[in-house]
Amino acid sequence: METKELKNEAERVLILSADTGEYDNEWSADELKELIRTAGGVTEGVIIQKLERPNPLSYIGSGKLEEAELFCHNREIDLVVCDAELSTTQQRFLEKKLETRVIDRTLLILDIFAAGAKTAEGKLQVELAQLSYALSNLSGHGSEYSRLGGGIGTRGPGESKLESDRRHIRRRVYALKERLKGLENRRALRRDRRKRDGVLTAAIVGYTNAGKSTLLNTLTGAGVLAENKLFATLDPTSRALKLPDGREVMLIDTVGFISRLPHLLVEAFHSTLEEAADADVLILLGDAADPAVETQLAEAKEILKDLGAANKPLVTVYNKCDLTGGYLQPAERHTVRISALTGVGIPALLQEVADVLPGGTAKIGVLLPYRESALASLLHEKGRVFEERYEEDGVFVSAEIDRTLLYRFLPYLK
Ligand SMILES: Nc1nc2c(ncn2[C@@H]2O[C@H](COP(=O)(O)OP(=O)(O)OP(=O)(O)O)[C@@H](O)[C@H]2O)c(=O)[nH]1
Ligand SMILES: [Mg+2]
Repeated sequence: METKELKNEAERVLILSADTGEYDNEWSADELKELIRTAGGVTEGVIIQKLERPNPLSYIGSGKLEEAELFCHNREIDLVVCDAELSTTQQRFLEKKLETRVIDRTLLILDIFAAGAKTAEGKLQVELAQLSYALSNLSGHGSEYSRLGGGIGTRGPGESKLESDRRHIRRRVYALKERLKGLENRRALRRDRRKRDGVLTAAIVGYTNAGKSTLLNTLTGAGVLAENKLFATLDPTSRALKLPDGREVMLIDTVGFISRLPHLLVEAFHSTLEEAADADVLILLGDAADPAVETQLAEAKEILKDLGAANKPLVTVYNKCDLTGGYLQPAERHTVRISALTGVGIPALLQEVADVLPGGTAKIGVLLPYRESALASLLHEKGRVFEERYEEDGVFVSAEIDRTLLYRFLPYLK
């Protein structure tokens, strides 16, 4: 199947939005424009209508629908994106009326995810989300316009899969969940091992495009892809980072958030999001150059709360301050202004991370070469030694030590 993806002729898109007072539709439409741009489209127009509640058949009211029809005709619109979750009835009705493909916000986001997933796990997660979406909209597969071949909202498992019957999809969903569960278990084991070894983790979280990957790159030289697109990162990457107090943390970069994150995506990406939420400290990044930064930060905190990470130590970071021209450090505690791109403010950020990172002790087992006798003495002086065994290539010691000393033993952990 041919796809019209990020090619010279971008798809021309019209946004429809029913304003029921539930959220800020203007802001949401701006976000949708960014999503459309990322998916390779160009937004030609936005029609927002104030309504008590969305029309069950046509989503927006009849007057605005006429306007939309004219707009689609005159401006040669290829695709209409509705800023809501559409029912199958609504989607079909609109496609007929507007004579163009119609998709909703969730499908648009799914499409971007499908184009961006790189690792096996990422792909499985996207497929699961897409099939869950297909299941909840199954009766609507008669869409005439989505068969015309390609375009935004058609990537992923493909029509043939979507056209197969419910039972088949359910079976596939089940198999995907099992495989993801296996991967999730493995990830949990890895996490447990890290905890046992006393390895501290810090996760960079926040809205998509806030600069999370750029920050990881600046701090660790990781060379992760960072670009001006939404959801550039789907798979978590981690790198070691040294803090000013000498402690070492595993820094994790992960998938970004977006407002009204579709539930089926949260579910599908649960293990990835959990990885971030499970960290010892959270670095919450916001794009200071975005007028809606406060809303973004507040919504990100809500999502973190849903993931059970409400009480984690957290540093709030206003990024991209090179664009706003202000590095005056905010008065709030554990809040810093930085530019991940230029590196300004990074030392202050590292200090904050060290400050909020819990101390405490860690149980370790180390094989210390005989030349490291100073380290062995350190364990006796500052820690609690459980066992000491002389072996061929060194002394094996199991002990409990203050986490601030852990970094000195990292090379010898068993
Ligand atoms: N001017 C400026 N641009 C920045 C800064 N940090 C990141 N950017 C830009 O913002 C865009 C997004 O950066 P990423 O690091 O990919 O953002 P992300 O949060 O990882 O985004 P996703 O992975 O898509 O969720 C890129 O074009 C970066 O170059 C900064 O401090 N200043
Ligand atoms: Mg990223």
